[in-house]
Amino acid sequence: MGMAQFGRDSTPLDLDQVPVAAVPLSPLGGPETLYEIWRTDAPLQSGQFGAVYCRYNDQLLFGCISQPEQSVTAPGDNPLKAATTAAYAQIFAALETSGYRQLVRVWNYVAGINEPAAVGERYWLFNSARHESFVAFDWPMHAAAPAASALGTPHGSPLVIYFLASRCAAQMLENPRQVSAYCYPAKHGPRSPTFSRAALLAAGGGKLMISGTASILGHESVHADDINAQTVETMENIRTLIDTANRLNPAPHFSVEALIYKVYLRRAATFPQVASALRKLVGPAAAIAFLAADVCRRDLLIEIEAVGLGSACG
Ligand code: 3EB
Repeated sequence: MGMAQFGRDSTPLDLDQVPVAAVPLSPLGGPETLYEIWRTDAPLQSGQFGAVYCRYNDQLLFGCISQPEQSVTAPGDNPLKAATTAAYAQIFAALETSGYRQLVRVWNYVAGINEPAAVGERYWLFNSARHESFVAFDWPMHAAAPAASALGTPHGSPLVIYFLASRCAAQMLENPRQVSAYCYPAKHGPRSPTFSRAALLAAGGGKLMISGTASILGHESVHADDINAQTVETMENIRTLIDTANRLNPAPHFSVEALIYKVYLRRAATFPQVASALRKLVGPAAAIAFLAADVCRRDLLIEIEAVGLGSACG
């Protein structure tokens, strides 16, 4: 259906029919380029809506957009806010035109996410523009908000967003250990982030998409500067989401040992210790990819997202 290509200097693949999101982040502990490939057995069609490249079967749509910040700057506009507004406007237009009205999972890669802005950090500007886009297009921002990740890429990179959308509603999950992100208090920015903690999809035998998850309890970051404790806390949050999913939807059964993980580390040097600690927590079978990336709060050193596939294909 689509791909994300992770690498700092690798040439983006130019595939005729398959959308490829080029994300300028370095994989850790493996080859210089990492490919995340979304597959299906069902027949696919491709389409382009504005700058959004899409490929879809009868249930699911994969899409991506790369939006340079300078290209949409009007006088007085903030370039990141303008790029975010432009990207989400095109995403919503693509989904409204094509009829995939449930945004299930969104990956947001924001240049210099922790760099200072007039108020707070650039992540706050991104949050404001994302929030206002959802409002402007009348898309659900609370209980039906998509699962998401938001990570930092190097200064000057384009805003890269890729996503999965569905024709049918998905079930969105929250984590009882955490305040819903869309209800974070204003100390984390004037507009709350727009995402749910996980999405459960019935399509293809059941899929669990866990949002980027960090060492946050309630709405506060915990274990500042302690990568080991942040790793354990993050996995506790993921375990809680898996338990929630299994309670709501007993089949298929998801487990920590059988997920596919993507781990973002603020400090590349922490890779060896996190890799061995995480392997002990998830066991030998889980697939884990590591990337070096800034996480959206300065005190967070790690963010982990995960996917559970209920069946081998679909
Ligand atoms: C958090 O829980 C950590 O802004 O889309 C995780 C997943 C985080 C998604 C987003 C942010 C986002 O608040 C950060």
